[in-house]
Amino acid sequence: QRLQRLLLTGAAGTLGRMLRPRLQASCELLLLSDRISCGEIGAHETEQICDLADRAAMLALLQGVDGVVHLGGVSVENPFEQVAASNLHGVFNLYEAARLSGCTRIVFASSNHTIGCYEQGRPLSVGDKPRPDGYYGVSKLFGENMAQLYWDRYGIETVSLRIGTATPEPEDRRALSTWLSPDDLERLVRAALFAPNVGCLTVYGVSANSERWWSAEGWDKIGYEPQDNAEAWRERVQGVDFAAGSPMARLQGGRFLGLGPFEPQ
Ligand code: NAI
Ligand code: 15L
Repeated sequence: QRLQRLLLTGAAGTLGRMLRPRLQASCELLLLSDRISCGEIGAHETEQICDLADRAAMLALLQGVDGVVHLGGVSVENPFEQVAASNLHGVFNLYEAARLSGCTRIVFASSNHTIGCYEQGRPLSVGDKPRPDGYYGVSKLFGENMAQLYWDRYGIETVSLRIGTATPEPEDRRALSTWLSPDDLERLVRAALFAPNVGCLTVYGVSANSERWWSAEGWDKIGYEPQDNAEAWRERVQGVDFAAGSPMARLQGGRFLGLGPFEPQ
């Protein structure tokens, strides 16, 4: 399956760089966008540097686009004003531009920090009450809700991926539960982009870790079948942890529980 013109926002970031070569086969032209340069542009790529908070630039960016993988935005806890510019106004601009340009499929990079205040080990399904661990987690819930609104009112389909920890390898004890391998990330994004009739769906984005906390709900709807398991790294990482009993060691959001509060700006 291939799209004509696939937009990858946040293309200069960690996951953007990971996914960029892996999305080439999914489209005729990969439109890379970020607020900074994405580096050298390949044969089937083009670039449009754009701030998500710039509404007119976002309208121009979405012209002729038939699918979006939306990774752009603030990706860690930060003062509210910074989170709001990229993740609230940015998401609004993206959905408005999609509506006006006729783009009907968005894959939205949500996050496990929507539920980061649950105790580690507590199994969670998508329907459990959100318990964000900061403004960043709140902003991702805003994105999930914007997706619902634009499906119900305007027929734009979104799969929101509550991504765990997407790194080349698991790096600490928490990641034995939260890791999403690069290959599973690719499987998940492609499944979310091409599955028919998804409407508005939220799923957890995690590998087939023996110790994962999050349900596989919705994976069958998009055909996501993770292949990797963090368990293979247990010996190396199980001792890498925060002080026992600290919120970072106790709650699902891990190190994010140690960030903030920030002074209003
Ligand atoms: P990153 O911080 O490396 O990349 C985000 C990119 O968005 C950056 O290149 C940045 O320049 C760009 N950006 C930020 N604000 C912008 C704005 N106003 N206009 C245009 N571009 C802007 O983050 P990473 O790790 O690549 O994550 C990608 C997405 O996945 C993010 O939305 C993040 O919240 C989400 N995510 C990532 C996880 C991970 O394990 N890496 C886990 C859960 C969610
Ligand atoms: C996220 O949402 C962050 O963007 C990423 O940097 C990781 O910290 C990840 O969650 C995580 O929880 O491990």
